[in-house]
Amino acid sequence: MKKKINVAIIGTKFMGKAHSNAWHTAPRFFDLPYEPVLKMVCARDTESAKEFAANWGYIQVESDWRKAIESKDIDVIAICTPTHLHKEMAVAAAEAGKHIICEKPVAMRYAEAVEMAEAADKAGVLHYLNHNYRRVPAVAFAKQLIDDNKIGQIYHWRGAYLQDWIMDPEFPLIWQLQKELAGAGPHYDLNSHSVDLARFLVGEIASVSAMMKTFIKERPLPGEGAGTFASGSAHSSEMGVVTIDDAAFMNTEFENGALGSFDTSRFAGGRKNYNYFEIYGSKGSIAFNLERMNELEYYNMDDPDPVQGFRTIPITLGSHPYIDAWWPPAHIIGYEHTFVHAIKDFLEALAGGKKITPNLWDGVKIMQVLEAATLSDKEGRLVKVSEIK
Ligand code: SOE
Repeated sequence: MKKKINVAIIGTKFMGKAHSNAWHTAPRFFDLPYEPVLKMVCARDTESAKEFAANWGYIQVESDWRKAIESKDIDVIAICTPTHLHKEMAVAAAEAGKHIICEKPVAMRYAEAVEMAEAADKAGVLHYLNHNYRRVPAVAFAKQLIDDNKIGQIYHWRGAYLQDWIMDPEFPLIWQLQKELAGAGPHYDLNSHSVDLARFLVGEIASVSAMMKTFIKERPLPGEGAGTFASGSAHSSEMGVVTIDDAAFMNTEFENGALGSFDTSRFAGGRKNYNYFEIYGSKGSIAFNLERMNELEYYNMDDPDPVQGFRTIPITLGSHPYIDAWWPPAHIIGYEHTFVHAIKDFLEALAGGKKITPNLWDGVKIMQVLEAATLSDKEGRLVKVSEIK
């Protein structure tokens, strides 16, 4: 019989669901070293938390997240809350000896991220930061191509993360549009993913020059049911000030000399979750678009002249990362699988006494770049990432 591992989740919205689904599905597709038990769900709204618990099979419901910290039974805490709560929860979890899964962006500030990572390391707990797109098989395969020197020396990262769900000026002022709760707009929410992928695939970023913009400066206060991607039913006629960016563009230089550009916006009409990048190197090129996540475009300079060009590889074969646990070739997989892959890797790391990436230290590096960009926008100059301390 496998050893049980007890999980508490804090938060029951979009990410609460995605994580719960992953904990359910991972042991059914992968042969894991532990048997996960969905032990406790914590959320302020106890009624909806009870429904959530009944639906996903959690045993215990608590309105106060500290119950998860205090409980001797809990082994892993998954933090799926707005960003401003991450630091306090992660530090408390670490001090109580719980392993940590934390949603992105890691924290409100670089200094907070450092505090979280140090607390986790001091306690000797495993920590994982959920930049889930590293575990799209096509992205993991792109990493293999780069590591196998199929792309050669990298010259360019050209990335974009575009959405359009707040373009309507009547879309309410939910937590993600408030600086004190979210830290920043798409600059944190989406650029954090792009910087994570760029660091994973290209390397560390040395300097950044950025421009940010808020297009809609006031919005109605949120009513019932308003949240990420959801405007809710009746929101109030009272207006509030938007305190985050609506779009944030960065140009960067990597430590290895490559140049990068990152565009993020929630005002890119028709782009629903357009997480896109191109990488150009001395031997080949790669292009990826999350909206077509089962494909990777690859250009190999060694192809003979008459057949040169980008080829679209369906990343659905058993030889591709993670795929052999799923379906036969071209029976494609989706967004939720990235969370399942993360749980698999998390539990294997735990059993093997290894680290998993990305973790809170990756969060530290990401926050340093994002904060450098914020400073660049404020001061209108190129900022070295090392200036952020
Ligand atoms: C909203 O912009 C959001 O849900 C992000 O918060 C996620 O991290 C991203 O994966 C999809 O879009």
